[in-house]
Amino acid sequence: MASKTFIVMSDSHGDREIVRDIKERYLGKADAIFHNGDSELPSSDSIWDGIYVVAGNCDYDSGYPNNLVLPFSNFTVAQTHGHLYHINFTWDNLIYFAQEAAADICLYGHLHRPAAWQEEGIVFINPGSVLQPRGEINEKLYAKLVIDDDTIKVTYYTREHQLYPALSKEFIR
Ligand SMILES: [Mn+2]
Repeated sequence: MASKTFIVMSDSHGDREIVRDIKERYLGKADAIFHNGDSELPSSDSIWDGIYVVAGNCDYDSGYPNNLVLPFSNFTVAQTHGHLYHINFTWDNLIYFAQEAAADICLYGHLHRPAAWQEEGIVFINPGSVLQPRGEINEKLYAKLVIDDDTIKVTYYTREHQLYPALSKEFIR
């Protein structure tokens, strides 16, 4: 198959402008755009046209789904914020969620820390936060995924759309 490019952001916490900026840059160019929750925007906001978005623990608007399971041509994406699976304490529940969804890729947020890792044949990706980074990587980031038949390449970008090369990773599917 032709490779697919996904843009993934999370935890924008009221900063509508960065969501708009990323959407404007990639809509129609990337194959899909994701927001993993805690936007704190209304679910009815037209900004979500063309973005897959889920509910975070700071989204009190009941119009957002908790999870999305999205089949693409030959892989499946599971998307959730993470708080419902208590990812502050254990990865087990998030891994079970992704396994039950028969996902190849699991997108999450909540921790405000960029992370890309593989477990049980599933690649888990936290794009970090575009507004409030936590942990040792003090950078506001989003992620780009390039998925082909054999590999999933993950790179991170700053709000200024500059590559943050230290976090680049490649996984074998
Ligand atoms: Mn958050």
